[in-house]
This record gives sequence, structure tokens and C-alpha cells, in this order.
Amino acid sequence: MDRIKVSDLEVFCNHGVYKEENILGQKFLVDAELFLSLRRAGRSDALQDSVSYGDVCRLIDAEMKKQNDKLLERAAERLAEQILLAFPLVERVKIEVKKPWAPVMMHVSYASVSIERGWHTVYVGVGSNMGDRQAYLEEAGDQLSSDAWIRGFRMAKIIETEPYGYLEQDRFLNTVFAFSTLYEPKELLERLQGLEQEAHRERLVHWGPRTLDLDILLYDDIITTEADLVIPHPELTKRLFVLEPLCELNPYGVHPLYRKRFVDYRDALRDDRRSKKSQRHATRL
Ligand code: PH2
Ligand code: MG
Ligand code: MG
Repeated sequence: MDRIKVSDLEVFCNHGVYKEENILGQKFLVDAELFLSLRRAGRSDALQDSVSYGDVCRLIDAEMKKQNDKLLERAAERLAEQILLAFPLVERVKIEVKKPWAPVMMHVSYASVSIERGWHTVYVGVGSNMGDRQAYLEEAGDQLSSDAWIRGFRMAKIIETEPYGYLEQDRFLNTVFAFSTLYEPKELLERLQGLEQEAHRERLVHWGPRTLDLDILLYDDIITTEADLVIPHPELTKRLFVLEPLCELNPYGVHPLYRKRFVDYRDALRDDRRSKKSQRHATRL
């Protein structure tokens, strides 16, 4: 991917674990590598199609001086976040913060921390079958779309569906949310669980009735196998109430693990349901 790079930007400021560092200050050197497409600017020769590296330098200088952090990690994290929020064309950023005068009582060229951060594309399955179902869905959508770490929020058409799995419960309203986010997968899971809590969700019956259920379906193309967070969602390919809204938002999407289009799973399940219905009809006749 194309990139814009600023190397060894000098900033004098007071980050550090030691009191002396906070009082005296020292020189920091910052590298920032911004990943974005430069094709349009390359053809138009217009600055608004790119990012001004002067603006990037001023942002770094101001952010470095805004507060005193103990850790280089914290300073780097803030720089990455502010760059991603300030320059919408930037998809990903690498930051290195160096301390050439690190007080380690030995000679080093510098001590540094490097991180890479970016916007991630996420699909979230949403369901409710208790209380004011539509209000729960819409409130969750409002909360997420107004979160600074979320952008490009989209919501599929809300559909009413028969309960799947545990059948002794009311019908669901389901939809899917799509957005880009700065949250890492576990952080997003916590954010969504917070919204479920706010909706007074109680975990009584597995797959049972709920005011609000928010499931991470996809996070970029990552594949995870941790017990508390499996991505892609393992039930995704079996559930029409997920595939219908997912295909509306992402009609050409491909399952990262099985490499098959979501519309193909959806069409197979639609056929399934149709043949089950006609079977039931036939036995009744
Ligand atoms: N969620 C479940 C179990 N069953 N059925 C429908 N129709 N919609 C759901 O969202 C749903 C379900 C567990 O999350
Ligand atoms: Mg669920
Ligand atoms: Mg869930």
C-alpha cells in the first residue's frame, strides 16, 4: 500500500517514568508512516486528495506536548489515534517514538516503541425478542454510530424471524450493523457487552430470550479460535436471520475461512426452508 512517511521529527517534552524526566524534559524523535492510497493525488496533483505531512508534523508536536505520559507506549498510542481520527483518508498508521537520551546509564542510539494501528471493518449481528424490540435495536445503533471510534455505520433492514435453536420463545427482530472501527476485537466485544448490559440483558437460558444480543460476525478477514471470541461467528453460515441482513450490506462478501460467498449460504438455506415448507404441506394433504 502507498504511504507517506515522516522520520525523526524532533519534539522536546517531558514523558517518562522517572521524576527527573518529567522535570527536565528531553528530546524525542517520532517516525510516522501513514498508509493510504496516493493514486488520486498522484493523478490530480491536489493536496486535498492526500494528507499534508506538515499537518501531520504539527499534530504530532501538539499531541506530544499535550500531556506527560509515563510510557512511550502511551504517547505512541495517542499519536496513532489522533492521526487516524484527524485524517480520514488514512487507513493504517505505524508510529515509532524514540528516546535518544533514555536515562539507562549506558550508551544506546535510542530506546523506542513501535506500534501499528488502523481502521477495521466489522459486521455485527443484532437480535431482540423481549420488550420494545425495535427500540433496543435502534438504541444500540444510535450508541454505536455516535461513538468516536466508529465510522461509516450502516444498518440493514430489520426483519422479524422465528426463534432458532431454543424454540419456546417469542419471535425475534434481527438486523446486522456494518462499520469501521478503531476497537480491537476484544475491546469491541466489551463495548458490545456494555450495550447488552444497558439493555438489561440477563443471561438466563443459553440461546434463550433476550432484550438485546450483539454478536461480532466478522472482523476484517481475521480468524480467531479463543473460547470467548470466535471470529467468524461459528453459526454464521447456518442462520438465515444473519445471512439475509448480512447479504444486504455486503452482497459480494466471502467467508474468510471457507472462501464461499455469503449469498451462496443464504440461497442454500432459502432453498432448504422452501423444501421443508412444501414437505410439511405435502404431508398435511
Ligand atoms: N439468536 C439466538 C438463538 N436464536 N433466533 C432468531 N430468529 N434470531 C436470533 O437472533 C437468535 C435466534 C442466539 O443468539
Ligand atoms: Mg447470538
Ligand atoms: Mg451473543
